[in-house]
Amino acid sequence: SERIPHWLEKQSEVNPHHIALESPDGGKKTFGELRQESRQMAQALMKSGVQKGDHIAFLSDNDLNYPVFIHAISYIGAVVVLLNTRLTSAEISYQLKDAHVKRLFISNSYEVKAEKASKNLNTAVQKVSELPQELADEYDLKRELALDEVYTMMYTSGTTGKPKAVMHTYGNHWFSAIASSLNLGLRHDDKWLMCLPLFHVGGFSVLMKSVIYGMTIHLMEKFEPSLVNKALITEGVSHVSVVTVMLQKLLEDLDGKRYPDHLKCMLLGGGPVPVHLLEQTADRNVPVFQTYGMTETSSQIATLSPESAFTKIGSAGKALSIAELWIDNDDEKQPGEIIVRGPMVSKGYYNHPHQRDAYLRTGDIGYKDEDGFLYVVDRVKDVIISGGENVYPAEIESVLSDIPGIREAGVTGRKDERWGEVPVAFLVSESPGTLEAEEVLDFCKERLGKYKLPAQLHWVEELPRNASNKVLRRQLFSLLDQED
Ligand code: S0N
Ligand code: AMP
Ligand code: MG
Ligand code: MG
Repeated sequence: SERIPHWLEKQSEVNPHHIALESPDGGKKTFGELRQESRQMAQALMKSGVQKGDHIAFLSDNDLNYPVFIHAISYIGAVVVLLNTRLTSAEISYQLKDAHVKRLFISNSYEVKAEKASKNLNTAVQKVSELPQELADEYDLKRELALDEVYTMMYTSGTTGKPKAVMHTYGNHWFSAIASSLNLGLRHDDKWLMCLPLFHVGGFSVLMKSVIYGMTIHLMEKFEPSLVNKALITEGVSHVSVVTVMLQKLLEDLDGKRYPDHLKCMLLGGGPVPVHLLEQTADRNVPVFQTYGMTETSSQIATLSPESAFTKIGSAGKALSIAELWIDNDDEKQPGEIIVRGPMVSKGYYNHPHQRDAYLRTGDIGYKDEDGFLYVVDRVKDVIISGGENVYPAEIESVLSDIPGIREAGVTGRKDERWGEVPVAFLVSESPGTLEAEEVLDFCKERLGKYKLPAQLHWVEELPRNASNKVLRRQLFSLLDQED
């Protein structure tokens, strides 16, 4: 397999004093320091038993140690499973088991969740803060990265609702970062503000861009609209990645103020974007670039270009230079499934061989306009996207159906002002009137992250099904019309 010099070695050779990371409280790390600390962390991890090829999970909020841990893993050649902090311990437990995770490393805040998740598993939990410090260089660290080697795994779900780990190689991340820069451009003084969680690929990909470009990241621990706006205005930020709900909150908070000219790109993705929001931002000269991508494509695969950000409002642009994108329709101007190919596309899911061919069928529906610009209009897959988090009906249905007294359950999305979409459950009871909504939700809370909890429960007599007995989720709401 093709090898490249370890990207952090390279960056600290070329740009040792350039700031790699800064935080709002004034914390800073140069590329030279990031290299030193990441190598130290790698020594500490190896001393505690981590070896090349091991599957290691990481559960942490965004902090300056997150990148250190991520790079330490690459110096060892281990594989890191990035865990979503919003999941319950039951959900995390499933992922630890499914990904054959040997060790779970956490930041201090997740001790209770991690202990619960790893109970009954052979996964040892350890706090990053308790790793040994100031070690000698006892173990050999990687000097090169093999582009074909798996580096990260992140969970998404298929149609069955069973979460699956998307595998990303070094090459996937490398080509993703390169392709992005060929579209957006690159300057030595670029600074990317990060307020997305680093455990999803939208956030993680910016860590990769930073080390591959030699670019500064302004890392926010959480999304707080007023603090993000303040940083965008006063910290010399050039880029920021957001999901729709974040952009809405930022604009509300911005009020009458303007963003300075050094803000060149607000990269907006992760779910549908209301056109009126884009019109509003264009009117105010806010440089929003809609992007289309997913965990399987290691982030962006199509993105608007600087030239068309204000002229092709509503479009997610064109496939990046080293990627291809088609509409599955003889006439690409008519809606069809979006199909993609490129070196940033994941080889597949861990433990699920044979699910990938040369092309990735995305499960999303789009069309191209007369100039070849992509518009994403719908999804074939039944996923609900709430505030940029994916919610899978089948996963919720399976939890609901486990509740004693519930015969069957159907879940679908409903439009929501704040989150874009939220899940709504339709339940058929064994004996109507015996089960309270509160009991249903209490049962779910143990098993599902908060953002997956049904926003409404409706008791119905039966669920709409097709000839092969599959629940027709898109017809669930018409049950309510019949009742009134
Ligand atoms: C929007 C976020 C920040 C909201 O979280 P926060 O701040 O904790 O919410 P609060 O305002 O404090 O409210 C708390 C209550 O709301 C519940 N809650 C939190 N999040 C959600 C949610 N998403 N849906 C529904 N409810 C939610 C809390 O549980 C709490 O409840 P109570 O009050 O009952 O305790 C947060 O949701 C967030 O960070 N969202 C974004 C996640 C994300 O990163 N999505 C992207 C995933 N996709 C990808 O990575 C692929 C696409 C991609 O790569 C990309 C994406 C965007 C931009 C660029 C790219 C790219 O291609 O580069
Ligand atoms: P994830 O699986 O979390 O990576 O989310 C990716 C999904 O978000 C895609 O498959 C789409 O369904 C949706 N998505 C991403 N970008 C856009 C966009 N620009 N417009 C509409 N939906 C999008
Ligand atoms: Mg908040
Ligand atoms: Mg998503």
